[in-house]
Amino acid sequence: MHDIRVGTEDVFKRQIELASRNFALFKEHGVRAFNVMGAIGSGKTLLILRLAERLKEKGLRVGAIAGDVAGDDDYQKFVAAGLVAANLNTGDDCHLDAHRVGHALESFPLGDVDVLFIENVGNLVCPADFPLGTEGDLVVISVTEGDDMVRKHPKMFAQTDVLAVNKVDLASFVGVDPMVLVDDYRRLNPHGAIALTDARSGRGVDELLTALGL
Ligand SMILES: Nc1nc2c(ncn2[C@@H]2O[C@H](COP(=O)(O)OP(=O)(O)OP(=O)(O)O)[C@@H](O)[C@H]2O)c(=O)[nH]1
Ligand SMILES: [Zn+2]
Ligand SMILES: [Zn+2]
Repeated sequence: MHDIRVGTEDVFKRQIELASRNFALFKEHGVRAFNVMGAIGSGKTLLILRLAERLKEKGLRVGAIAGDVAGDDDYQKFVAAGLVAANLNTGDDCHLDAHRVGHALESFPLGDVDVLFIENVGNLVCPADFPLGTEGDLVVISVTEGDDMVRKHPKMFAQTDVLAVNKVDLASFVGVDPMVLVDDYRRLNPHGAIALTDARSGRGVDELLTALGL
């Protein structure tokens, strides 16, 4: 959990400035960037890989930045799938921030990608406080986390553009009705778009692409 006790307002103000800088950089290179957030193991990486398959079929070049506390597991998956990829370890931080992402972008070949997915650290709390400068936010939850996940994290869901309710193939096994999550999200965020996905089979991925405006 992050704990910024001194000058919190200044820290957030600085982060917003840095996010604007990242936003300008994406625009300059014509890159459509998305901040992919969600709980640990909700399916962020697999969904990015599925989205990338579809985007490649459309002739678009896809990049991904793997944000994790440690290791390069997700990064290796992106590389194996042929994505332009970078690994971003946060050490002991539970979220990415615009500052870290800005540094990662210094060496990232933005000219080689049309769409960039930035996979945030698995966490439904802290990432909500740190804009990265992306044009869109996607939050991925899985039915296996329970049907109260949206109600428990109102800040994250109220401000996110697109919700993917993932692992719908497992809904009946865990006794969760995906529509409960959908209804909670609609109440919190009437303007948000929603896709029900099964990233393993690829079901719902086209709807998610549409929801992201891709
Ligand atoms: N049955 C099923 N399994 C899924 C689905 N999506 C992802 N998985 C599996 O769930 C596990 C976690 O998926 P990831 O894509 O690694 O999840 P993540 O959100 O990137 O995880 P972290 O980066 O560790 O937070 C993997 O074993 C996936 O194969 C789905 O829709 N249905
Ligand atoms: Zn944090
Ligand atoms: Zn992942």
